[in-house]
Amino acid sequence: MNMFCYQCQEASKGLGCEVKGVCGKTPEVSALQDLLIYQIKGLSHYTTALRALNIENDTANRFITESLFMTITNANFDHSRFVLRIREGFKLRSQLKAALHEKNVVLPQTELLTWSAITAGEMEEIAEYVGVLATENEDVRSLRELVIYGLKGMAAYLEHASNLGYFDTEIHAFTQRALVATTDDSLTADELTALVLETGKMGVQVMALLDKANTTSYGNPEITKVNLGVRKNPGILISGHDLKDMEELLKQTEGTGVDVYTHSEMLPANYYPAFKKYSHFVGNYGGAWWSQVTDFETFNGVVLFTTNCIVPPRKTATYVDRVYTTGASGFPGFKHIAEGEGKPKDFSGLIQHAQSFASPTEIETGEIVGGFAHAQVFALADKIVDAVKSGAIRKFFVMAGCDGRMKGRSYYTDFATKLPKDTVILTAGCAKYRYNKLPLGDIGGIPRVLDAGQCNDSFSLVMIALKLKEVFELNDINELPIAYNIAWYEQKAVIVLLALLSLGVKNIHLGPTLPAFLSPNVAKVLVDNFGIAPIGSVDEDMKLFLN
Ligand code: FSO
Ligand code: SF4
Repeated sequence: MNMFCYQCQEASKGLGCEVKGVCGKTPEVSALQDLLIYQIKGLSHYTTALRALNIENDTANRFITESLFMTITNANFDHSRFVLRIREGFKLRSQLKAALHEKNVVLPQTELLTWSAITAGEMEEIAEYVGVLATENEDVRSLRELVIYGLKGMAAYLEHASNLGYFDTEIHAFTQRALVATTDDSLTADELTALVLETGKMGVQVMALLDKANTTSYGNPEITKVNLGVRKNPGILISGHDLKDMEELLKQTEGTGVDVYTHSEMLPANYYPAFKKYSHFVGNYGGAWWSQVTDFETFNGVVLFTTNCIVPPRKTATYVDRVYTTGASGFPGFKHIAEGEGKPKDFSGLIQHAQSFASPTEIETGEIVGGFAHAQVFALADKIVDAVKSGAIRKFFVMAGCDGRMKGRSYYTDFATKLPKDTVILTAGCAKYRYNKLPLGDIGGIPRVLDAGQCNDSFSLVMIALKLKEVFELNDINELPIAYNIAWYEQKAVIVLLALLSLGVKNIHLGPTLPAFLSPNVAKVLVDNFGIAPIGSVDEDMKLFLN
């Protein structure tokens, strides 16, 4: 069976995965993901038509958002979940069609709106004709996919916000309008480029919404020393990005004798005041997402994935039967915790399971410092501004984004190590694991690595840049002494990048490689208009950035 996917940085040979995903995605799952995206494009035709009649369908909004999220790299490898979801999509389509019918509206019944398939085999057969390569013109394909990948990242953040009770219908409306636009053959490359930029603008809006949801629910992140060692109790290791799951897990583990540790992108949970009050919340265990293959072995206890990034366990892995997924994430062989349907999710089975294991094996000791989201940095603004004025801080380097397993990513460790001592790194996302445990020191008490949080907290970095622009009375954000050297891996990084572009940030360096989904012409538009460039060697880039 053939597949084609080029949505992440690990796309095979820098072109696309055609036999099996480098991430471990099978051709069968890839086909179902393609079909699910095709299905939500069709559903979006209906929801957009209903919206024109002032009818909002919350079930469809949620379905479309979750479906986008489920197809993000490394989020869900579970074939059966996709089959069930596509069947669910048919039911939803009938309901939406009936609702339109009631208003005497009938959409032209094209293939996109009429296809059906019941068995997995039938679904996979249809998928062959609807995937990425169904768009023949490589520039149109590139722009359409750029929009869709941005929407996937946006969906992830929207989902986290809505889990905390924060909604924004405008973001749903945009998502669905954009999905419809990717099926419109009459749109020109210029119109699609404008849609890409609009996607970035909505990216800012969704990150602002999630920031509000997180900080209103759990307080503003504050400077925190995060413990890296272990205690003697059995533990649960929580990974991914969903803070609502984090809260529920902490509540439900209280008094059970089970400790809670964060992994990878859940590390910033340690910075929130509302979570610090739990005495059984111990700290962070291990490194970035890809180190799970060894971290989960030595952790000994139960693991909970709330989102991507999942690495398929090696054949010799001993942890498979103690890993759980929830939300959009899934993996065949891992147990899945269902939604609470109006009530909190039930983690009791997982907690009981955790009680039967030994405590984690210590793999490191000490602590790391983080919690430099916008409110905390604003509280230090005077100190930072003085340091810039006196020359103690020469330049800031935004090194946000993702980590990954490619060897070339050692560039970021080398770059951070070689940065002169009068520079400060602003980071967010799992990219930080390339340098957050290095002894980089501080400048007059300001750590040289300021970690704002998860990838979505890149929003904080934008707020910090805007604040500095205001303080220094500059006209343009690009006049600030800030350089952008960003690492990407999956589609959340795509929306962060588009958001930065929509705010007018120029000359972003992107690595370790440029996206395979940028056709030469689309890449040229980004280079010409925004000065986007690939990374070079550490020494060359250092010279370039510092001059
Ligand atoms: Fe990383 Fe994975 Fe947060 Fe991504 S853990 S790579 S950009 O999911 O979302 O930073
Ligand atoms: Fe390949 Fe990335 Fe797609 Fe996985 S998500 S199949 S690694 S391009």
